[in-house]
Amino acid sequence: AAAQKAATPVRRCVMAQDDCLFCKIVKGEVPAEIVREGERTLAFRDINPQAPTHVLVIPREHVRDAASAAAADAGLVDEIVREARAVAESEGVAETGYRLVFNTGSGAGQTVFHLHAHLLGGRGLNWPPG
Ligand code: IU
Repeated sequence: AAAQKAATPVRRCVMAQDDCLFCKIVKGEVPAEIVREGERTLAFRDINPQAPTHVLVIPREHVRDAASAAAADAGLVDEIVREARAVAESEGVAETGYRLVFNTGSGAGQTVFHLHAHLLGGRGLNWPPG
């Protein structure tokens, strides 16, 4: 039994973290206005919207940030971008244009350490961002 346990791939152990707000949203323990559900992802409105459309697209599994996701599971990042596109379409911002942002690390403004893409649209967006 011990040998079997040792052979279990580490990535299978990626799971909800008790103190993670977005894991709690995935589990339904914290309310959120969900706009789309994917097999591996969830999209919900940001509580402090910075644009008429401001939706967060997150993986259901706990992944710290975009860098870890890209290193461990590039397919997951693809899925998030695809889901964001579907949300942009249902929100009516796909034609006018929208912005996807992955704040990665506290120096870049990341405050919740569960990977999320910000989908912003519905107004003119300046470049460079602040
Ligand atoms: P950041 O990239 O980690 O800074 O983004 C975190 C976002 O999560 C930020 O825009 C918050 O407004 C948003 N958020 C939320 O939607 N619901 C919450 O309960 C909390 C933060 I705390």
